[in-house]
Amino acid sequence: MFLSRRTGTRVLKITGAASSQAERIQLPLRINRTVRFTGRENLAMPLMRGAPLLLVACSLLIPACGSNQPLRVEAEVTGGLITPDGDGLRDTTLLRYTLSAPAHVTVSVRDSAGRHFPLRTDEPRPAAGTYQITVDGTRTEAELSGNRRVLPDGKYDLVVDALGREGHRASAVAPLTVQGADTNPPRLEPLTVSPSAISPNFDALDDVATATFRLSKEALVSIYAEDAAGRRVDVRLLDERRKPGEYIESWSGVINDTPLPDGVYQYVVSARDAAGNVTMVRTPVQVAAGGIPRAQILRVDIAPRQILLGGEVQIRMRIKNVGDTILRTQGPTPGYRYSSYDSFGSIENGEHIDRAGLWRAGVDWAGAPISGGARYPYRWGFGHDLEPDEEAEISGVVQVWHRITRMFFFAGIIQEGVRIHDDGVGRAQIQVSF
Ligand SMILES: [Ca+2]
Ligand SMILES: [Ca+2]
Repeated sequence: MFLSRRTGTRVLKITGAASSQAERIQLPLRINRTVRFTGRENLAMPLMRGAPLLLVACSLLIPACGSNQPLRVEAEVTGGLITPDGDGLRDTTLLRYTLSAPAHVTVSVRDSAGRHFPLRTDEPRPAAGTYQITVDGTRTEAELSGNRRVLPDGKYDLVVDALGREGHRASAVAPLTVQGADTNPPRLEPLTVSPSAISPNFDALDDVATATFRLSKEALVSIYAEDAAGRRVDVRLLDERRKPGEYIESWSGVINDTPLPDGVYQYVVSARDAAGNVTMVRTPVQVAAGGIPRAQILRVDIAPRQILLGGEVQIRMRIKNVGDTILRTQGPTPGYRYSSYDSFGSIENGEHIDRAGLWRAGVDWAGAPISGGARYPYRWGFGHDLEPDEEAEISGVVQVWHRITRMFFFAGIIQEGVRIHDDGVGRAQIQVSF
């Protein structure tokens, strides 16, 4: 297929690649750069070999504006029978319509009861020419619901209504028959998101919401979050094929390490089956108190530098909350005295094991001046939670029983289970005599 998008009148050559003896047609088309090219509608298409073209066209001139340029529209559908069941055979067809002049176009399916289901609504077509729509036999279920449903078996009309620049109206109709439709849509029930409000500030309190749902049939599943303006701000999943079953997802409201602005978001799950049924469910999630925690070590003093075995190394640190969220802390309190063979998890019957998201000051040592693999066995809380811009003075003691003549002590700030800040600062060499 050869297609030029340059503006102007072109000759379009279309070759049906699937046929053993290629069919070729030539259509004079006027292609304008502003014509919308989408995955579903464009200016040209390959013809199905042997498929009869059903053509029903008419035009209606309303001489309201006294123009002498009547608007004409013709419509034709390839075949005219679809079996929308997702088996790849006659699941879709092509509606092709030709405008004699620029117009706004509304395309809809009309059922035998006269109900219209829009496929396109008042869309500008700024140039005369031939356009096509792939018709998959689905319709929107309800305005704004996002659901699409395959039309049940029956006879329909595809209706093209065009409104020209001078107020001329014209329409054309092409018949469509639906057979063997799969009208069993995928179901997503129930979608629960808990908690319904999260605070993405990395303090391990309501930082993450958990969503669960049950998918009733195989479908392509998309999951995303929408902001209040309906923009997709966080696409978690896009058209992933999933089997029927129970699913659990998590959402933190954090993109590239940055929390989304506070507000109410919609957590959306959609499922599209092979036939084209689409089911979409959405649940509001409030994002509040989002922020990025940061702490900085302003100063570290580690002394004395020479001790006897069993002697004490004193540590003093000044820490500042330089982020925009509160830093919650845990024990042990500043001043706690560790034996060098202790660690925060072993002291006081495990009372001070690490609790995810909380903050502590830590000290580690190595027998050589490297910090790789630091574990920070000696950790002290800040004494109290630190507000933004608040500083804390933290002291601690390590009684050295390791028989190592040279030890390199260093400090860091640990957000338990998340990350270490200022890793390996304040390095001090301690000489131990024994
Ligand atoms: Ca089929
Ligand atoms: Ca939180």
